[in-house]
Amino acid sequence: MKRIITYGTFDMLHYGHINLLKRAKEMGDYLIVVLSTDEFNWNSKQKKTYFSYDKRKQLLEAIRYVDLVIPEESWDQKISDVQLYQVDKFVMGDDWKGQFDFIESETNTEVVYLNRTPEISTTQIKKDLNAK
Ligand code: C2G
Repeated sequence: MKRIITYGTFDMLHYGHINLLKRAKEMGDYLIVVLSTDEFNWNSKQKKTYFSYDKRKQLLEAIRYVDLVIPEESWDQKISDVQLYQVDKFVMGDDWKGQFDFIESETNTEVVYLNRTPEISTTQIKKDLNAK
């Protein structure tokens, strides 16, 4: 079974996220989403999410492409994650291009960066709503 892993906040879930998750799943048989906790978002990404971790997890678990959702609590857990879950491919949007190449050199996990869906982002949604 080919296992895929990806990481993110996935706040205010939108079709850009779905495009990423769909393409990631198409690369294998089992997709693990490592979801940033509220504390990690606030302390390490300076992100205040609209939805709590539990709500963001509930939304992700309802997506047909997603097989498992686990917490992201630190920038440093990726190597142990890919080893523990015997991951074949590490997939991220290309806004992260190059940032995780070390995973390929340190483990047997291929790193793939997929094109982001350009016109949509949680930040843009919030901006557009405020402008109304
Ligand atoms: N994404 C995308 N297209 C968009 C928006 C997001 O393809 N229009 C992708 C991002 O590239 C990322 C995933 O969807 O791969 C989740 O995006 P975010 O929730 O913004 O995740 P991020 O804050 O980048 O967190 O340790 C890694 C971090 O947890 C990644």
